[in-house]
Amino acid sequence: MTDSPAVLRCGKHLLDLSRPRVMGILNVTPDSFSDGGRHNQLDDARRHAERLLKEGAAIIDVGGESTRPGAEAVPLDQERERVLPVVEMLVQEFDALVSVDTSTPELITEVAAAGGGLINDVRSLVRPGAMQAAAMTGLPVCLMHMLGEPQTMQAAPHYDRSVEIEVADFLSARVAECEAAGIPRSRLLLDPGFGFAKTLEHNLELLNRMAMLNTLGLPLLVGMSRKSMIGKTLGRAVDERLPGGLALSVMAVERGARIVRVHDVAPTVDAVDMAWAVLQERAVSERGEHE
Ligand code: 7PM
Repeated sequence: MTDSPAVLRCGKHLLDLSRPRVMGILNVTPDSFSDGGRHNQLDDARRHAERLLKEGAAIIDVGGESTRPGAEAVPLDQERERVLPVVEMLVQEFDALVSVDTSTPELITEVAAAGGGLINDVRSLVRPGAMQAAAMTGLPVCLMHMLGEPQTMQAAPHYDRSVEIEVADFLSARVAECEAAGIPRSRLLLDPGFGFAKTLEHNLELLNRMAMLNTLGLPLLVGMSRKSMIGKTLGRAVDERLPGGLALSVMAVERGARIVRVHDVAPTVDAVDMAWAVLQERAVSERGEHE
């Protein structure tokens, strides 16, 4: 189905993508309900990460909520203060493969120095200096499709041709830019960006047609966990979206996704592993029939 590399070097970690992997979301944004104390935050992150890893996450994705639709930009000092101590803790205490949700060149550099293994930029390295910074780290980068900025992207998402064609064109142009800047294809992952500048119909169509992104020849990462495409379809609140999310993860894996970014790791590992067992049998029997 994909001819993308099976093993990705992520700093000192090797990530085997010959089968689908689960990326666990660790949010480090202080919310208004906690007292926000720095020790409490690091302690919360440690407990949460321990659970994600025990449940089978291959990667921990550390991010503020600066990327949420409608969110305000977070100043660099604040982003750094939230993210770096958590990355250091995850690397030192758990030897975890850590990805960081950031678009900021300074933080990209610092995350790599702190032992991070993957850059997850929802802005696809478009910020001035971000691509050069990422190239220097030698780390893999996930390029995600979005139009505009999180603050404004949901205003009136519109695609002249189909959403999947525009997403594929955008991502292949970003891949070309990366290669020109010294980031080889072997270091790139692609993400269609579910929920980013997309209506419910766009998201459903994009999932249906996602397999066409495999023609770009790079591993696909998807994030649909708890998103509004589930809420709108099922009429479920954020904390009631797990069954819908499992259905979406399975459908994404069937279409070639190799990393599924989720909040609920244990149930997703089972869903994805079950789907993978079925897909493997398909691959085996198709090989047999053609011989
Ligand atoms: C509120 C709404 C908070 C949405 C957070 C979000 C993706 C990502 C995010 C994704 C990649 C979330 C999003 N989504 N990175 N970061 N792919 N690569 O649901 O789909 O976590 S933020």
